[in-house]
Amino acid sequence: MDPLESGMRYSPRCPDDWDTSVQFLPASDSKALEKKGSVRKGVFVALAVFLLAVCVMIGVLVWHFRYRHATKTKLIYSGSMRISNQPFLDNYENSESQDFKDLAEKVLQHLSAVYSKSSQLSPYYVNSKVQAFSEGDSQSVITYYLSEFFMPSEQKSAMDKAMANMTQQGRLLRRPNNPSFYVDDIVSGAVDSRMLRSSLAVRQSFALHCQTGSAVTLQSPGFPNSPYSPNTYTEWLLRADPGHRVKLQFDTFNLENDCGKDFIRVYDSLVALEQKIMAEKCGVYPPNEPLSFVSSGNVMLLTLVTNEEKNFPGFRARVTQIPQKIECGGTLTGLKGTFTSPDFPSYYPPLLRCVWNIQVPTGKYVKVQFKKFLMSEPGQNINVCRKDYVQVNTTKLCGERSPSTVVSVKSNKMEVIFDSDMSYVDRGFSAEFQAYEPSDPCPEKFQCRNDMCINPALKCDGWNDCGDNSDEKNCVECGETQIKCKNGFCKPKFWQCDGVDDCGDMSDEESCGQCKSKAEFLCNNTKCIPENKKCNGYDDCGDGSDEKGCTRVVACTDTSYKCKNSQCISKANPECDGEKDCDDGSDEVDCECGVRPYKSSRIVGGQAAVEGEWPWQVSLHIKNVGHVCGASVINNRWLVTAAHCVQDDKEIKYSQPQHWEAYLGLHIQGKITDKTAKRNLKRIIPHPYYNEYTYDNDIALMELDSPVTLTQSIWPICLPSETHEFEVGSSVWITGWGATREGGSSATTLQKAEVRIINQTVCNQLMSNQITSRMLCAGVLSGGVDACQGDSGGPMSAYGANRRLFLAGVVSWGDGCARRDKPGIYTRVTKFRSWIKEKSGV
Ligand SMILES: *[C@@H]1O[C@H](CO)[C@@H](O)[C@H](O)[C@H]1NC(C)=O
Ligand SMILES: *[C@@H]1O[C@H](CO)[C@@H](O)[C@H](O)[C@H]1NC(C)=O
Ligand SMILES: *[C@@H]1O[C@H](CO)[C@@H](O)[C@H](O)[C@H]1NC(C)=O
Ligand SMILES: *[C@@H]1O[C@H](CO)[C@@H](O)[C@H](O)[C@H]1NC(C)=O
Ligand SMILES: [Ca+2]
Ligand SMILES: [Ca+2]
Repeated sequence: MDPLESGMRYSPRCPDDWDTSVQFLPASDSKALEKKGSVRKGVFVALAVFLLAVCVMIGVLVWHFRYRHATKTKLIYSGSMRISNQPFLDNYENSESQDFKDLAEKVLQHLSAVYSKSSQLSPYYVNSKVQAFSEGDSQSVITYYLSEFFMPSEQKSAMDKAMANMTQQGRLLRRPNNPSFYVDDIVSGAVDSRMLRSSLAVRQSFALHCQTGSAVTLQSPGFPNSPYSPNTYTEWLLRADPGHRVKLQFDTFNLENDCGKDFIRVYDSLVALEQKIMAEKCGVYPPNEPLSFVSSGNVMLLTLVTNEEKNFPGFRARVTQIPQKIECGGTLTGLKGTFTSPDFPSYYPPLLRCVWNIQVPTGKYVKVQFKKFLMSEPGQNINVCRKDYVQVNTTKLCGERSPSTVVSVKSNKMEVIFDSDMSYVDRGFSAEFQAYEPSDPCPEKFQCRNDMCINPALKCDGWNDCGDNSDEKNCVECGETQIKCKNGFCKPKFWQCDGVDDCGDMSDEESCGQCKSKAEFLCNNTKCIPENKKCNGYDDCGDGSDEKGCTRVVACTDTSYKCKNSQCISKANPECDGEKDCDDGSDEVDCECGVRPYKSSRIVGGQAAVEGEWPWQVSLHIKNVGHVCGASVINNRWLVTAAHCVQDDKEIKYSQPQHWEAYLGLHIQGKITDKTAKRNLKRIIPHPYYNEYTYDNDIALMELDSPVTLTQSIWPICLPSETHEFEVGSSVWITGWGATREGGSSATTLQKAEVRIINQTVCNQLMSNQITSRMLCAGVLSGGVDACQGDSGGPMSAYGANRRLFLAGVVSWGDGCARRDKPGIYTRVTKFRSWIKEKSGV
């Protein structure tokens, strides 16, 4: 039996496998079925033909494990090669055509002749199968094939070597049985083992050919009505007309977040050829983060592999063809300007080289700053940059680089080269060039060692604004609210004694007292750890002394977690950490909270949030006024906000529910989508002890007039138990549109800022004793601009166990800004846990 043909036994079934919701062409647009140019019309008369080769290559490996003896195993190599002196016939797109079969037969003969010449390969060669043909340059055809070998498993690496040697020595392959049959450009490699899993029960193959001016939609089987099926291998062979490229753009992408299980791969080929892989993706990508690929030639392959468990919604993508010629490179002149890699921030195509010649006025020098730089790929060494790179005169850059990457040259001309190799693509870069005076590279600014220019006020302010710390070195004097580190850095006082080494030499953590605080435990090895880390199940001391003689159920204290059955347990923050700690399991009840659907992204980074990143964020509007405060979703009916948001003033009765409307699932102000829910309020419950002079107890509850449906875009945040500890020095996030009840500028897109929790004692000293135990302080962490992104009433989100987010605080104190020189003040939610429960039942 011919194993490579055995897959065809599925073909009679395959037409039935088509899910009617899987539409490759708009049904109404029958013209799209026809390809322009009459010669080819016959090939594309019907959908069935157009989607040729359904089930091509199916079951290549169904047999793979059928003969799985202890010693022998099957290996599949994929490959492509160029057949020269061979004009492309339209029928080569149709694997049922005689032309296809005739040429395929020649290829197979050639392959077996070639393998028979290698003593390493010939004993194990079983057979091959031609998967497709496509147009090559100057009267040639490219063929894509799969070859099967059956061999002792320990031969695998010798086999890989022999195959690599053979393809490198292309001459070998050019020695044909048939003197008129010439091949070159051979690429071959072993197929990824995850695509050959014996568990892959269903194998489907679709083919489609794009037209200019009309997009074709493809989607994972079942999308959008049902999740994809388990244990499937699906591939799409995508083609464009000669002289064009294939462009694949995902508008929805939602797979299991583990590429070892479910994943897609995009190839710059028509067969799963490792050397021509463009990307492998899994997980979820938000709609505003383009996942879009462009081929180097006129073909592309998309594959989807799913495993036996956890089926996700899948994906939908548009396929179009674009002209081969890509706009990139050129001459840039003037005093400054910007340029990007092709199609940034979509993925650049493989095998592309662009050259920019930058020229600024004579007498000046030129520098370029890369604001975004994403050119990572497996196998890249960022010191040598042999794969994809950018070269600025003699400086080569690759990998991921910080936005402070500046390259300057001492001339008025600069050459920037972008180069991508044949495998793996990334999003590329966006850059700005600027002319400067040789004598004054940074007019009225401070020049960092890396040639960046920053505002001089940012020198010695405790933040690394240059990115290389050069603005914070050799500081003579530190400000009033700063401490002077032993190594010369100035750091904000509020990072003193927070357990994090901010100075870099630990001097901000010295003289904090060797366990002088009674909230610390002295380990047997003289290390000090917070008292609540004792008996938490982890060896925090490092010598196990904090975990000696612990009982899990302990006598109740102020800091121990109380289970529903009134037992207390010693573990810190046991709620919703995925482990049952209470005997009655009450610590893991009501844990449908604090997780978000989208994984955080590299591209957006910065200050703007990714859509769906903060699904508990609410925008509170006053009718006819607009956005006034933020709030957090805690279940499908209740919100938490700040009490100061709901205090009446002369003009508006903020305390009255009928004046408010709440927008849930909102990302951009004014842009209501199907993900947004708008609700009126039924009730507002401010904390009875809210003090409008001191902002003590600045918290309020709001009840919606009708419940919302919880979705990927609207999801509650976890409420921390009364004893939940948010550690000093840990990072938390504040989010909002930057509004204050008093007005002021606000952003249209939801903003985020990372801040760090400040030691309460230190904060109280800095804030002239205005900090009560119901408040929590946090300071801006990252360099750059001040983080004024929190709305009054909005959430401070903190990671707990399992990457779950807890509501650590509510933005309080008027403007809600965390400024560099001043901490931001938040309502400490743990103090109000029982009050929230009492009033809302949540
Ligand atoms: C590679 O191929 C050449 C013949 O072209 C042969 O002489 C050589 O031994 C081969 N090397 C390996 C490692 O197989
Ligand atoms: C940088 O490259 C440009 C173009 O090749 C050249 O004119 C210029 O002199 C180079 N600058 C330096 C400092 O090497
Ligand atoms: C503490 O360390 C000493 C030796 O340094 C050892 O004798 C003693 O048993 C240790 N105590 C505990 C509680 O681990
Ligand atoms: C806060 O800092 C003080 C010293 O300024 C220190 O005694 C105290 O232990 C710190 N608190 C925490 C929770 O780290
Ligand atoms: Ca690459
Ligand atoms: Ca600084």
